[in-house]
Amino acid sequence: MPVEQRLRLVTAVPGPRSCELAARKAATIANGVGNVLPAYIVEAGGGILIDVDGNQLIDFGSGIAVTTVGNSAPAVVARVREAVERFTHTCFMVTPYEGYLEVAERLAELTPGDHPKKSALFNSGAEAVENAIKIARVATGRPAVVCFDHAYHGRTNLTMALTAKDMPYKHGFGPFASEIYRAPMAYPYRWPGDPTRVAEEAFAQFESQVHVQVGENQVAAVIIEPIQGEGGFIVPPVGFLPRIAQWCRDHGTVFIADEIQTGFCRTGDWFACDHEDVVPDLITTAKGIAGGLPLAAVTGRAELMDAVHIGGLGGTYGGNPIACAAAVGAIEEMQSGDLCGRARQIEAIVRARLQAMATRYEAIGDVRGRGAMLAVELVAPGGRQPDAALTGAVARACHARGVVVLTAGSYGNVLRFLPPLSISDELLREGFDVVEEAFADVLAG
Ligand code: PLZ
Repeated sequence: MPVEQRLRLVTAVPGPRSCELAARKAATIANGVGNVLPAYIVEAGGGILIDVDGNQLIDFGSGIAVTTVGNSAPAVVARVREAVERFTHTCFMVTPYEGYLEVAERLAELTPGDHPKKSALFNSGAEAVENAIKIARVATGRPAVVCFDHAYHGRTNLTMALTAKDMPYKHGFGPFASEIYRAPMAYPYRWPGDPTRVAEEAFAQFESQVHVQVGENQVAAVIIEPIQGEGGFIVPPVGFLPRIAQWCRDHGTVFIADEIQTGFCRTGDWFACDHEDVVPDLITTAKGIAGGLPLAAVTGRAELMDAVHIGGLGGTYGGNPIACAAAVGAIEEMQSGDLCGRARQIEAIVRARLQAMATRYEAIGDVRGRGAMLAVELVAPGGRQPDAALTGAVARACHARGVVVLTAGSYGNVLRFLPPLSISDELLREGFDVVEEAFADVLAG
């Protein structure tokens, strides 16, 4: 039964049944695992999440940029159903199956660049990032990895080392993996130098810092999110990514684009790198790739991917057959529904709304992002002091009104919007009416 595409609240959010489940959670789930909005979901589709109390919530989070094709998208469901009835698991490293190859073939076609490419499949984004670093180290014989301020690459030991933010991701979890170096990010809104020369100045600092602190010939890889996700939807100015990519070519360094959050139509292109025709040597993908099933990949230049000895890459579940079937279905949905085009239509609607709000509310210091990955950065009036308390209050006000929004940013002061691309214009507008009400209420109170 298709899910009715309308906001509908029948209880408080979270409602009484969700609160009962939250009490069970408190008794049985480790406190370290949090919930943004403890409304327990029973069904979802289009742009709606239905909770156990019967509330229909508008989804502006997509489970953190995962259900790009929508929840239970028809082609995903059909492929998964067909696959799950045939077999659930063999382990690709033991006795392989065709679905894994199909996903790798799609990735070779869709990712930037027309060079020969190969892939390896994994379960999570963090695992893909770990493996991209393993591959780069073997291929170059070098130890060092350069990452950026505000970066997020995961929660495993190596990826925590790459992630910039202490709380909550790294706090108390060290010691971290060694040979990780951090360079300044070209963050236009907070660049301390000349606002017209952010790309040039940030690149110059990167270049000098790597030279002085690391040594060019020690750098196996530079890893960057082409638009930073958890860091607050930071879009580097035009020219920054191409300069970093060129530096990598000049120094025999592997350029890794972490497109785990930006990939698969989210930004209005298949990949965010496409926007400036940047061709990474390796690209990590996950999230949107499989419509909600756990799947991740490293895709890249065949000669780099093949540098690793046989048996050096793998894992029990990597490229699970059900997840591969889901990915083939999700990619079908993206192609047949022109979801890159849909992301650009969503951008036009949402950006206009956010910009109009920014003229009314001084607290909205910046409106940024691309495609269906847009955000506002909230600051104290009269300056750029981050206002995390206000951001939390607006997010909570949205939640109470039935709209699921997420926060982000190193300073916790970014409200981000990641609607599924299956959302209708009508529901999108209804959701932003609620976001506007939430702002009006919180700022009036
Ligand atoms: N790289 C760019 O965005 C995951 C993390 C949510 P996993 N981002 C959401 C949280 O609080 O854990 C992410 C990402 C980028 C890597 C990852 C890691 O992907 O599938 O969560 O391991």
